[in-house]
Amino acid sequence: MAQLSFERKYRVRGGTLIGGDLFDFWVGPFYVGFFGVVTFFFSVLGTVLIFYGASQGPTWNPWLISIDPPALEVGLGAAPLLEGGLWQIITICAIFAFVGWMMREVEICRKLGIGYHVPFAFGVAIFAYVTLVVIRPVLMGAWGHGFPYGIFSHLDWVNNVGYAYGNFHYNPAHMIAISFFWITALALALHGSLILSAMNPARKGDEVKSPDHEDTYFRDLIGYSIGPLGIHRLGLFLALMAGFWSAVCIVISGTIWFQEWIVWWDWYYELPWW
Ligand code: BCL
Ligand code: BCL
Ligand code: BPH
Repeated sequence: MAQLSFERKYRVRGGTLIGGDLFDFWVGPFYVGFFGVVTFFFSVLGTVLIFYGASQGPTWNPWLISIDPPALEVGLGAAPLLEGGLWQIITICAIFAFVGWMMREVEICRKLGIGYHVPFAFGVAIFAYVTLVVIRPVLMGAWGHGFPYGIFSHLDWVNNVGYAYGNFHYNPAHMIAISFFWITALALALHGSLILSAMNPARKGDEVKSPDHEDTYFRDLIGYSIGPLGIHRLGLFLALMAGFWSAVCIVISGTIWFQEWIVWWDWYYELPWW
């Protein structure tokens, strides 16, 4: 595919954070950079270790392969390779692979002279992952509190950890996170459909409509339009709040709240005016 003329103009050296000119090149469409090499190295190593773990385990069934964290007794120490050590090394590989990916996004932003919004947003997803496998296990005193790396086994983990606090739906931060996930989907459904409706007019031959049409649509419908820039700010905010409150809902379970989550609501009963 021919390179867009814009791409040819921006694909010049410079803007790297580390490594100077050394990895400042593209492979096909992909920018490499120092962090591209970091990501590639740790992704391959982590993936190979998962396959090595699978080869030592009971099954090659992809749904059932699982690399488990160490037993709770190991605490925050290092475990033998086949008793949780692999999980510990894979966790390190995963963090370096994800952070490397984020830093590669940063270098691409710097080359283009655009803001760092995308890597920042990915940082929130990484934060949620690190909360699950580092922050919460450290606060609780054992790597064994991390989730196992397996397609089905990680679902079992979510289920078991959920029921350890009774009905996890009563966790207020979980409620906020879930609500944000749904508002995010609502916002994207409205935004995607609105843009398409203006770009693909209902009558054949009509011209593509302007943002004024889009604003007027929502003023007619609900009395207010947040505007073409505002919707992207709102969408980003909603999605980041979903990730952030997810991290909060799990990190408070087992560190500052130990009972069933429904008990948390007792403060409501205890309000003086009932
Ligand atoms: Mg999970 C489901 C990956 C953390 C709860 N989860 C999934 C599957 C996929 C996955 C196997 C679809 C996800 C998806 O479409 O996301 N989960 C996954 C990863 C992490 C993770 C990689 C991680 O943090 C590194 N999951 C967690 C934590 C819980 C959790 C512990 C809260 C977030 N997850 C659940 C529940 C469900 C899943 C509940 C499901 O019902 C669903 C499922 O069907 O499970 C069987 C959106 C992202 C995209 C669409 C982008 C593409 C992502 C692809 C599909 C990821 C492939 C992962 C691959 C199999 C992992 C190995 C990597 C290789 C070794 C390189
Ligand atoms: Mg709950 C968590 C929704 C019922 C127990 N629950 C969550 C949150 C989310 C949610 C708010 C997970 C999103 C998240 O963290 O993303 N739960 C939810 C909903 C219901 C629900 C909507 C419902 O009933 C309708 N939950 C229940 C029931 C309990 C329960 C009641 C079980 C019985 N729930 C729990 C527990 C947890 C949640 C326990 C959590 O731990 C989890 C949470 O908050 O975790 C933080 C964040 C995203 C990530 C962690 C993914 C990070 C991805 C990384 C950075 C990149 C991966 C790259 C990949 C490997 C690349 C693959 C290769 C490429 C494709 C090539
Ligand atoms: O490039 C991207 O997107 C195209 C980045 C990305 C992002 C970004 C990116 O810029 C942003 C802004 C977000 N995700 C945002 C969010 C939301 C919140 C803010 C949140 C809901 C979310 N992402 C969630 C998720 C999930 C969920 C819910 O589970 C997944 C699976 C992803 N995001 C996945 C991804 C990737 C497609 C991509 C991305 N989000 C990041 C790609 C990347 O980091 O590549 C480098 C790493 C590898 C190629 C592989 C590493 C392999 C490891 C070393 C071994 C595997 C370890 C792993 C822990 C095993 C897990 C097993 C599972 C079965 C449990």
